[in-house]
This record gives sequence, structure tokens and C-alpha cells, in this order.
Amino acid sequence: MGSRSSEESLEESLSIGQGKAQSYNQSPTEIQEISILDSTLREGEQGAGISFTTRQRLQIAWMLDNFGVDFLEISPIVSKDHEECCKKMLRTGFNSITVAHLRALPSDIDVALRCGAEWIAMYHSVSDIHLEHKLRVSRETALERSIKAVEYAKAHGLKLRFTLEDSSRSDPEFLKLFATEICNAGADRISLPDTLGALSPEGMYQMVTLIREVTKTPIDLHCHNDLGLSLANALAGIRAGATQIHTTIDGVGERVGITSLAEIVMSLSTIFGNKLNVKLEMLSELSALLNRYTGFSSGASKPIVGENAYRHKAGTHVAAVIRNPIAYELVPPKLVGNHRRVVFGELSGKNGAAFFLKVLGLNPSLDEAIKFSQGLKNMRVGDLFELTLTDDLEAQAVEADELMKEVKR
Ligand code: HCA
Ligand code: CU
Repeated sequence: MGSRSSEESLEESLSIGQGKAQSYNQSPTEIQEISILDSTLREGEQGAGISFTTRQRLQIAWMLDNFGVDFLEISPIVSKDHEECCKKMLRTGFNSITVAHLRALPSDIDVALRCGAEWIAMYHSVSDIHLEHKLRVSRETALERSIKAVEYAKAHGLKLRFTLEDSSRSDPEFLKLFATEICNAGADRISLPDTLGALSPEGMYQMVTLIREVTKTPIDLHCHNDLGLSLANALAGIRAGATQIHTTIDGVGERVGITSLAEIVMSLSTIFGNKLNVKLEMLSELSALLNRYTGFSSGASKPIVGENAYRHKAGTHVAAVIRNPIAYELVPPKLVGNHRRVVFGELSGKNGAAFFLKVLGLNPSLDEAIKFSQGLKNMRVGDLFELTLTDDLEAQAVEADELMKEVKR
């Protein structure tokens, strides 16, 4: 039970590492089919220090399309450059649908029409904080303007998502009214963003439940990460019936960004056993592409795609991973395009030391392996170096493990 073999199917690879965690993770409500809208080219470019060239945007779009996201979001109204890129994306014939993100204004909708967009996403704030302090308009004006914009877009044959910006900080009664009116005016989807990342998972569950009581229009979630809860909130919203999650590669975006593509995709796949039609093995490559274009790293400790995601260090961990990686890996690194690494140094135990000496071609006796590991500890060197485990090295790890079987416990 619970060990890995090379013949595992993808479903097995995704679920086996869960062990009995699955019994806690099961959702009491039925989980719908979830789609992914990636906003690296819109929300992502709102991240400080991030600005792509048109070529880079198209390359990112191409990769995300290949990976299998359902929607690609870009804002054609922020610059001429973005408008050109939006046009090019629409002409490329991606499988993913390109959505033009804009304000709830007829003049913005005209830009999307000029680009040849079929899907748009328009936003208007709904919280009193935003209405009073950002826009200086009344609730009535906000609603009236928004309905007019929806009608204008529908009259031009567009499909549209309406974003009720700052949903989570708005008055629940007004949010219900706004959502109802917008859906009645013809919105095809609505987005309930947690624009400031103010919600807890329970709060998100309640907000989505509240709106599901007044409309059947499908709900998008856009979860900001100001408290580090963007992934948890997205999962809670899905449990409450939301059907589309907004992501960016590595979660980049305004301030500290939104839900990361790799994290939500892997959580859905492992926790809910969702069969998303995506190429999981491209996740690390997508992160590497982003890092190349931004010029900075998303960080070694990024879940799934970071260098630390599959780095094993403590002696007991390394020994167990050598025996069977399932001991400390939820899913195999290959599955997400990452690599398994083992760190050698003062925390290495005798198994690690035996492996290390084998790799150097030394064929140690048990006694030598033990002495070597003791030596590493005595030297207090910290991390000495690491190895990325290729298939060859893994064979040597198995041999080292055989040697260790002689150790009396
Ligand atoms: C913004 C707005 C937005 C919109 C989200 C959405 C937000 O950055 O100006 O369209 O679903 O966080 O509310 O990104
Ligand atoms: Cu946002």
C-alpha cells in the first residue's frame, strides 16, 4: 500500500500520495467541473516590476494555451501595445478564449469590438468604500451605469463577464441586488473578486452561497493573496459552487497577487481528483518562462514549481526518499516538470553518506558510510552540495539502500 511504481496511471500518481488525507478532504458538496482563466497578461502585468513585450506576451499566451487554460485575459485599454497584442491573440486562433478586460464604459467596449473580441470582462466597483472614496458615485449611479454597459455590450453581440469589483467588502444586500440586476441585463458570467484579499475561506464560502441564492449565472472567483489565503479561498469558493478560478503564473499580480496557476491546478487534481484537461508537466516550464521574462525568480520555496519543492535534506527524509519517494512527495516531480534533489551536508545520515560515496564510485562498506556521515556532522559545514536525481542516480540510491539493510536497528 502507498508505494509508487513506474506503471502508475496519472490518476493513481495524483491520488496515491494523499494516503488517507482523502478521507478528510472529501467535499460534502458536489464539486462542479472547474475552468481556469489565466490573467498573467492582465493582472500579472499589474505586478510591480513586470512589463512584457508583445512577443513575450504572445509566447506566454501560446504556452498557456498549450497547457490548456480555458480563458486568457488581457486588457486592450491600458496601452496601444496591449490593444495590438489583444488583436494578435484573437487572430492566432488559440483553443483558449481571449477575454478583453475593461471598464464598464461604452468607449472601452468599443476598443474590444475594434480588436475583434467575442468575450469581454467589464468591471465596476460595488463596495461603499470604492464608491465613496475611489469613484465618488452613488450606489444608484453605479448600478445604472453598469446595466447600461451590459446592455450596450449585449446589443453588439458580445459575450460578457461582469466583475463586481471589491465584492467581498460590499454590503451583502447591495451585492445581491447588483448581481441580480446585472444577470437580468444579460451577463453570461459574473466575477466576485476578493479584491483586497479580505476574506477567510469560510467568508468566501458564505459570499458565494449568498449570490448562488439569487442567480444561476456561473460564478468566477478572483482571489487576492494579501493574507496568503488566495488558494484556500478559491477552494472554499469552489465548494460553494463557483465554477471558474482566475490565476496567474506563480500568482503574480497587483501587490502580492492572486491564486497561482500551479497551486490551484494541483490542488484541484489531488484534493478533489478533478480531471482538468491540462498538461501538468508544463507547470515548471511556465514558471521558468515567467522568471526569464520578469528577470526575477518567483522564489525557491514556491509550491510545486520552486527548486525547494522537491529538495530533500534531513537524513531521515533522504533515507526514506531513497527507499520510496512517496514518503515525502505528494506527487512525483516529473508530473509537474520539476526535479528531485537531495542535499548533502551535516544533516545527512548514513544512508545519504552511503549514497553519496556510491555516486563517487567508492563502493563503501557500511562502516565507512557511517564514519563519513559522522565526519560531515563533526565538520559543521551546513549544506555541502546537492544532487539532482536522474534515473541513473536513482538506481545507485537503490543499491545504497540495500547496503543499509545490513544496519541493525
Ligand atoms: C483590478 C480589478 C480586479 C478585477 C477582477 C476581475 C480585482 O485589479 O483593478 O475582473 O474578476 O481584483 O477586483 O483585478
Ligand atoms: Cu485583481
